[in-house]
Amino acid sequence: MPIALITGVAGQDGSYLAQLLLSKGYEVHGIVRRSSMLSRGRLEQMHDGTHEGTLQLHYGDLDDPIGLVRLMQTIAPDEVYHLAAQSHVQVSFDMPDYTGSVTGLGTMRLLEAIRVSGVPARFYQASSSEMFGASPPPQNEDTKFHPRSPYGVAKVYAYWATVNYRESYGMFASNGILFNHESPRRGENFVTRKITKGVAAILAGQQEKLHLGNLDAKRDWGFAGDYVEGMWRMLQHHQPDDFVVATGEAHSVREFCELAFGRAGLDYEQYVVVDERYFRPAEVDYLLGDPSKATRELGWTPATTFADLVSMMVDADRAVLGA
Ligand code: NAP
Ligand code: G4F
Repeated sequence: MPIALITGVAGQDGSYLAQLLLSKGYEVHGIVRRSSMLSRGRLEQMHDGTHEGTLQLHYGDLDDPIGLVRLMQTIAPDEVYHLAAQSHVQVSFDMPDYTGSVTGLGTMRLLEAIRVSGVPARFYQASSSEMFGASPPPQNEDTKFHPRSPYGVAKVYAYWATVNYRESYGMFASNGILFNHESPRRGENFVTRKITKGVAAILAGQQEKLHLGNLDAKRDWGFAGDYVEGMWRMLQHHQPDDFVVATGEAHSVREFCELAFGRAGLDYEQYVVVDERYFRPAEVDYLLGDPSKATRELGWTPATTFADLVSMMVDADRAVLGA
């Protein structure tokens, strides 16, 4: 039975990836923080006895390098999926130093823990389309990085740390450059979930308006459940490499609002209020990924359409509130 270690297992992607690996019969280990209590709800459905593999949680933190070495020695994983990060772009403007430490240096600490422990693990780095920032679309593996936030800057550092450990030590280390991906498990302060939760709260009579920032930004939004399959395929590939994972289709925040409110029979223009508080010091205007390398070399394609994703998220939030 292969052994996998997932950092950030309690996050959106971590929960979908753990589910995928368990269904493949993996022994799955996940790192959680003591403060991960709230997000652990995402993992509950994995203890229902229907999965083949096993899931074990360990306390750890990317700010604790010795602890990472100890975990690596104890678990001796075949595959490490590094998903943990301070992953919110706007928060990174408020906490640039912290974001650099966790999201940037944290990746270096984990790579170093693998190297010094001597475990021959394959390594996946959760790189981001946010690294492309101001580079015009469409973006692919050859597009120049031009990050527009402390988060993007930290992810560029982590991307190059991964390439560097591959080149310096012959480590099987790959970057998945994933464009935005969403789901009903998405954190509530990312724009898609904020909108779908807002629609449900308005229907339930708990909220009258939804305050948002820039409605004109465009994103290439896919479904997280499809994207974790791409991560797994990268570590089964015959060689380490870097891959863009995206749908190849972009939509504005405004279009997301139109569809989400429309799904509930509402007109977004009557509820959405543009609020300066949610504008960023520098914006990423237009992300549109070209996933042709992942399709060609990994056989990966997205299965969920944009409209289905929006409906899935609105319906899930309505079900929670009974609205
Ligand atoms: P997420 O829901 O925010 O999950 C991130 C996880 O990292 C959380 O479980 C969090 O733990 C953990 N974490 C944060 N700081 C940590 C620390 N110091 N030590 C240990 N764990 C820590 O993010 P996601 O959407 O699943 O994304 C997964 C990864 O992909 C992230 O690295 C993100 O930057 C990257 N990414 C995401 C997207 C996207 O659209 N979702 C696109 C490209 C790249 P707690 O539960 O304790 O807070
Ligand atoms: O949902 P967002 O916060 O996601 P963003 O900034 O694109 O970052 C996400 O995707 C990255 C991949 O490109 C990941 F690496 C990262 O970890 C994260 O998962 O914002 C999307 C867009 C932005 O242009 C933002 O300005 O929506 C705009 N927006 C408008 N109103 C808002 C809001 N964003 C948030 N979070 N909240 C608003 O009220």
